[in-house]
Amino acid sequence: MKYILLLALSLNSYANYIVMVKNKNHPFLQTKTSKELILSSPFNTFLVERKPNFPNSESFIVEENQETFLFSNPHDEFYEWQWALDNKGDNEPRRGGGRVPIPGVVASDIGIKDSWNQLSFDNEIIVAVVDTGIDHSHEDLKNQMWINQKELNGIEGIDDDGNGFVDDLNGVDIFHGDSDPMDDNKHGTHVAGIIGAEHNSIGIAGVNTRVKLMGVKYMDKKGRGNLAGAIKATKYAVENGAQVINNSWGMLKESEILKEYFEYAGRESGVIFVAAAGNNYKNLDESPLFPAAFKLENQVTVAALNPENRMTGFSCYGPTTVHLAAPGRNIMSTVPGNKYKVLSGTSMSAPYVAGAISLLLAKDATLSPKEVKDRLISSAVFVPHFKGRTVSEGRLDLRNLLGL
Ligand SMILES: [Ca+2]
Ligand SMILES: [Ca+2]
Ligand SMILES: [Ca+2]
Ligand SMILES: [Ca+2]
Repeated sequence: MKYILLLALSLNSYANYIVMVKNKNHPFLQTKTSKELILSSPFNTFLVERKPNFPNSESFIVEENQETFLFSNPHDEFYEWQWALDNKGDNEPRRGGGRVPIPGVVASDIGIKDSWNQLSFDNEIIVAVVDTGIDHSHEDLKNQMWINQKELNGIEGIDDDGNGFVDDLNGVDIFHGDSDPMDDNKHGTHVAGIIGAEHNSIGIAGVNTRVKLMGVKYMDKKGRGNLAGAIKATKYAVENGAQVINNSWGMLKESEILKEYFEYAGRESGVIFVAAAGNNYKNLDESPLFPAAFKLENQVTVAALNPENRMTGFSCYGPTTVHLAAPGRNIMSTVPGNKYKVLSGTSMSAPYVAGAISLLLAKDATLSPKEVKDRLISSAVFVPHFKGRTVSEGRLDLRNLLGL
């Protein structure tokens, strides 16, 4: 008895196929391969290790065993206020507390509700936040940071990987010229939380809980920076392995140099850049901002969607320069000091797309930046208010993007 039980258990642990044999005379029943009966007559269904060498027919069916999962959602403290992840029509938080009374459109969100457990994480993707820094000690971000292994396992005070920065564990601070990207504003930390706050019952839920966030601070505590800083920050991110770079900032004049470097990073390292469209309600086709209007194959520009399934009143747009929309009004996310705040802007929209790209690459790291961009555009859900305003005329939809 003990022996049989053990056999059944051990078979079950590696049983890869399920076979139903309705014909009592089928030769499969005479084979000597070990089989565990799981449904008796008239189903006569067995678990077996290897695929039986008989053709499928009405009386003989072989199916591959498969994984099952729960249709669950994150249970983070403020998840109910994250209309971007689950638009209930009445869960848009107001900046000062409470809810916005304007009714939202139920389910006009990033389309991942109830499908979280179907995400695959075959690859852990590094997403760089080129911004005001990241509070890497934040309770909801501290386990999500990229870790420079050579510095972690190296010697304090020595630049172990020779990248020009001593002890750069989670990123760098280009603005102050040090190796600690601690955020003294709040913008970069807010962006980082949208991309990858941990699914852990506290705070909020990020788009990708298995991401590696790299903090690259190049703007000061007032959120001001310059082109040279942006170039240095981008170089650090590219050279240290970021596959996705979020740019929730802009500048007025085109930079041929930054544009060429973006292009090079795509060609040589497969890096994809996500840019916020801007917040002054301009058509970027006519009044461009950069990097939003670079028009590169490996760059995606994002406009802001509101819970009413419309373009927000502030969002920039552009039928050839802006690619798709993502939530950008009253977004709850992480800010320094273990706090959470509601902010609005296309700065908040871009990281939804950056997080989405990291999930797509986590599933299939072989996709080129162009393939990623094409999929983002073709999988977007049409939003009438964006007609003629962006390339896709739609909003980010993760289920479509990831084929769930
Ligand atoms: Ca270093
Ligand atoms: Ca070191
Ligand atoms: Ca610093
Ligand atoms: Ca959390």
